[in-house]
Amino acid sequence: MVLRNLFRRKGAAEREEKLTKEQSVENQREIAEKEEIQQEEVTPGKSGADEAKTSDDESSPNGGGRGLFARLKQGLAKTRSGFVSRVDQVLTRSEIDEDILEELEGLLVQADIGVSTTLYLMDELRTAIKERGLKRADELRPVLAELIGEILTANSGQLALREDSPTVYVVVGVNGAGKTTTIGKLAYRYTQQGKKVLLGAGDTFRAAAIDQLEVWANRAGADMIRHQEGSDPAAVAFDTIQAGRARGADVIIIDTAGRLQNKTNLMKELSKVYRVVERELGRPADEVILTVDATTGQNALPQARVFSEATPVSAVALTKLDSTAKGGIVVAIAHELGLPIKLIGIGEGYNDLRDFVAEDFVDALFATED
Ligand SMILES: Nc1nc2c(ncn2[C@@H]2O[C@H](COP(=O)(O)OP(=O)(O)OP(=O)(O)O)[C@@H](O)[C@H]2O)c(=O)[nH]1
Ligand SMILES: [Mg+2]
Repeated sequence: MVLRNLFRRKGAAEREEKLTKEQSVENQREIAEKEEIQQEEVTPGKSGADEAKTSDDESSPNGGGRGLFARLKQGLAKTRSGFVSRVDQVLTRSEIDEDILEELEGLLVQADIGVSTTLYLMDELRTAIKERGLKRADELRPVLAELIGEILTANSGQLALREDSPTVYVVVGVNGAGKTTTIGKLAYRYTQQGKKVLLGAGDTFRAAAIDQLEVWANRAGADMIRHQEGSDPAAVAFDTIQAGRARGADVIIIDTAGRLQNKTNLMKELSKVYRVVERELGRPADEVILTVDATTGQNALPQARVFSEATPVSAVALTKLDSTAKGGIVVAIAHELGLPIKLIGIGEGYNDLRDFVAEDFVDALFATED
């Protein structure tokens, strides 16, 4: 290995083109996989709550402690074996050379970290190699973890919770992203804390969606406002805010549709729901939570942009991290969207929703001990 080669940078455009090609092959494979999964799905909107498991005995969703950390690690098992283990295999080779860096670059793209974030990380790694005089490949592992940690820390946060009730969340996202499930988990979290929770069944597009939310509400011990299928979701939002005030709710969470006849109608409807919430409250909602399915891969990024145009998205809930080996999407979303990730879903059970704590996440992902 000639050291001179180590810092030789390929033309940025050439690298980007190569990675983008790899990414698009990867995307096509992903779409094919996703279509297969969708064909296997039973009834649309079938409730995960039907068999909602308390897969974690501890009632506090983010209380810390070994049990919860182990559960987080377990939730990230696919990404740990699909991405981190592969990185480790590459980095066990003795010396840092151009081949190793290229392989690492490829693994980052395959893990859904995305082309532009991968290029950023590789540039930072090369700088660190130079500045810190790194020679051995295994020295790259902690640097990679550190760089990912920096991105995540800068783009994470906690859900706003008001002292003066009610706290109001509006939850948006494409169909199947996990909105209703996330609302159910949040409702459970807050009722466990002794808070009065009111849900608004704002996905009036399908009767099944209203029933699904009701199952979660009942199990969590939360109240719910529902109208008939096909009714105006903005009217549901209006009634939910009014009822929440009248009943002294601490937390109000409004579900919305992820699918309508077409995207333009959906975005118009979401804007209207949000406007009504804001008007009734006389202030912005405390959070507009965009729910993103981690298994959607790079499509998550354009989706997020469209929803952000329709509503003032203030938080991302990234669901189904347990179902993907490409948890690198967390890094892409954090780096490219400019929206803080505040929640992650690592399973279908009540306790499988976590506050997104960047440091814990990186520790769980890169932990070496079992
Ligand atoms: N494994 C796993 N499954 C999840 C997670 N979050 C949601 N799901 C599942 O994803 C499926 C879709 O979730 P929903 O909550 O119905 O999604 P939605 O966004 O409300 O969908 P629409 O109402 O159709 O717009 C359900 O089967 C959930 O159980 C998660 O973190 N992990
Ligand atoms: Mg739903």
